[in-house]
Amino acid sequence: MTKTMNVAMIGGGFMGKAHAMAYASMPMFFWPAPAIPHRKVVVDVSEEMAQDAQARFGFDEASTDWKATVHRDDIDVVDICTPNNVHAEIAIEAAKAGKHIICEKPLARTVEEAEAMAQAVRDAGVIHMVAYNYRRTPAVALAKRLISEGRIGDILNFRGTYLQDWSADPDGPLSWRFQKKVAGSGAIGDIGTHVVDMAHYLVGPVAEVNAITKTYVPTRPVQSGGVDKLGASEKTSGGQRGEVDVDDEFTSLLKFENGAVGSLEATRNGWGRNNFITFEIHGTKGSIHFNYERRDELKVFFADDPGDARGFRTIYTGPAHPYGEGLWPIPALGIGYSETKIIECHDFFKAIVIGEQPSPNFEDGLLIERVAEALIRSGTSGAWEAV
Ligand code: SOE
Repeated sequence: MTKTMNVAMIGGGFMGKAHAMAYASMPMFFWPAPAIPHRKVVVDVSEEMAQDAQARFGFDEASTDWKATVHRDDIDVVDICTPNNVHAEIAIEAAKAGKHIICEKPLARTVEEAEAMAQAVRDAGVIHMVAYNYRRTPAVALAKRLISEGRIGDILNFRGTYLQDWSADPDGPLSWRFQKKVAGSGAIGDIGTHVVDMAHYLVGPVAEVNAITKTYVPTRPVQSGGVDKLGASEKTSGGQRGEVDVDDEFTSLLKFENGAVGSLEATRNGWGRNNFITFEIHGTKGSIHFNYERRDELKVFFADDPGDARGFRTIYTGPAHPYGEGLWPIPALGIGYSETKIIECHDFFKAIVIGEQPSPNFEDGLLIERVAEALIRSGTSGAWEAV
C-alpha cells in the first residue's frame, strides 16, 4: 500500500501554486507513486492569504504560524516556498523538528546561511532538496544521459544563458527580488543559479569565474502590497521610489574543475526574452544544444555520423527518454513547467522512501551559493575569483 505523507507548505504564492499542483498530480503521472503527498497545512503571512491558499491549492488547513506548523507531529515534509530571506530560519527549524525539507531556490541569500542550513540537515539526518527544477526537464536529463554515456566525448565548453525581460521596464515595481536584504542578489541568485545548477549537473563543479555585473535601473517605484508581480504589469510610477541594490545582469567566463571552460550570462532586462534558458555543450565527439523555450527538443550533433548526413538532429522527448514512463505516451505532446515540478516532487518523495539524498540537495545548493558569491565578488574586483 502506497504510504501517504503530510506536507506543510510555507508560502502560497507563485511557487506555492507550482508545488501544490505537483502534489496533486504526481501520483497521476508516476504510478505506483513512491508516496502520496497529502496537502495538510499551508502557511502564509496573513489569515486572508493563508485561507485563500488553502481553498485554492486544496490544503486541509491554513495557518499563519510556520514555527508551530513545522513542529507538528502529523507533518512529514516541510516545503519552503517563501522569499529567500526566511529560507534559512525555516529550514533550520524544520530540520530540528526532524522533517524532510524541500526548499525553493536559491537555497539562501549567502554562503554563510547556506552553510548553516547544510549543517542543520546533516545533524538532523533528514532528506533535503533544493527546487532547481529545470534540470528535470526530460531533454536536460537526456543531455545528462548522453554525456554520461560518453556520446559526445569529453566536455570542452559549456555556454549557458538565462535571459528574461520582466525587469527591463524602469517603472516596474520594486519587488523583493531587487532588495539585497530579502533576495541576497539579483539575476545572479534568482536565475543565474538555475544555469549553474545545470552546469554542475552536466559538466561538473565550477572552479573559477570572471564576471561583469550591471545594475541598469538604480531605483524603482515602491510596490503596493506584498505580492510579487514580476515586472511592469502593475505600474506604480509617480510615487515614491526605492533603491535597487542587486545586479540586474551578469556575464561571466567559467573554468570548471575538470578543465572544461565556458560562459554564463543572465539578465532580467533583455527585452523580448522570456524564459530563455539555453546551453550549448561542445565535446570531443559531438555537441548538444538546449533551449527551454523549446523544451520538448534536444539538438544533438554526433561527429561520427557519415559525412553526408552530418548535422544537428532534433530529438523530441517522449517515452524513450528520462521520466518517459510517467509522462505522456507520445513524444512532443508537450512538456511544461508543471511537468518539471511533478518530476521534482516524484524524485523528492522517492528519495525519502528509499532513504537516499536526492540531487540537488542542500550540499549542492551550498556549492551553487559559493559560485554565486564568487560571481558577485568578481563583479566588484574585475578579477578571476575562485569558488
Ligand atoms: C523570476 O525571475 C522567476 O520567477 C525565477 O525566480 C524562477 O526561479 C524562474 O523559474 C522563473 O522566473
